[in-house]
Amino acid sequence: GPLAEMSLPLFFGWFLLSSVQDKIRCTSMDFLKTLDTLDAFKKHLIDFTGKAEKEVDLEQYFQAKGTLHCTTKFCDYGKAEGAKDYAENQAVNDLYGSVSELSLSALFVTPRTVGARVSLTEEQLVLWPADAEKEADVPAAASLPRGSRAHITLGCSEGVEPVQTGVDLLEILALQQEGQQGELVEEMELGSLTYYGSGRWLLSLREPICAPACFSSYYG
Ligand code: 2AM
Repeated sequence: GPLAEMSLPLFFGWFLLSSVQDKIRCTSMDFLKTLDTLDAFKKHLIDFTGKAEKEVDLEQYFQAKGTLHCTTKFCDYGKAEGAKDYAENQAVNDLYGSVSELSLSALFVTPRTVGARVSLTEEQLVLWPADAEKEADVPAAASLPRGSRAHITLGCSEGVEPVQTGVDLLEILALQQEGQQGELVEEMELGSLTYYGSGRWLLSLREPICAPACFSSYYG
C-alpha cells in the first residue's frame, strides 16, 4: 500500500476539516463559559482549584493546541507497540486519505482535560486498534466496547499531556458501566449535564455534532 515506503508517523487519526474545527472550538468555549457560571459547578470548584472560594476561568484554565483530531493509533514514529502492524493493515492503507463523518456525542470536562466523545460507526471501527481501551491503563475500562476511547482533545490544563483525555473519558464510561448514574445537574440547550464526582462533568449532546474528517497521519 501507499504507506509501505514511508517511515512511521507520530500517530494516525481523523483530522477535522478546518471549517468544522472553528465551529467545535466555539461550541466548546460556549460550554466552558456556561459551565463556569453554574452554581452546581461552583459548588465543586475545589476539584479544579484545590482551594475553596477560589475562582476559576475555564476558558483560561485549558490550553488548546494543534489541529483537532481523533487519534486512532499512536505510533511514536514506530516505537509504540503494534505501530508497524497498524501501518501495514489493509484497511488503514485502503482508507488512508478518505473523508468520513465523525459523530461527536458528548463533551466532557475534568480538572485535567476537556474533550469530545466520538461515537464511531462500524465502518470507522475497522481503523480502531484492537487494544486501545486496554492500553489506557484504566482497569475498569478493559471490558468497555471497542472504540469507547475515541475522542477529540479540546484542551488540557497546565502540565497535562493530551493522552490524558482518553483516560478521563474511559473513567467516566467505566463509572456509567458500573451503574453509577451520576448526578443529573441541568438540562442545557446543548443537552443534559451530569456530574460524576471528582470534577468530572459530561454533557450528552441532544443533537450529535457531525464533523467531516480526513483519515491520515501526523509526523510533526
Ligand atoms: P489525544 O489523542 O488524546 O489527543 C500526539 O501526542 C497525539 O497522540 C495526541 O493527540 C495524543 O492524545 C495522542 N497520544 C499520545 N500518546 C498516546 C498514547 N500513549 N496512546 C494513545 N494516544 C496517544
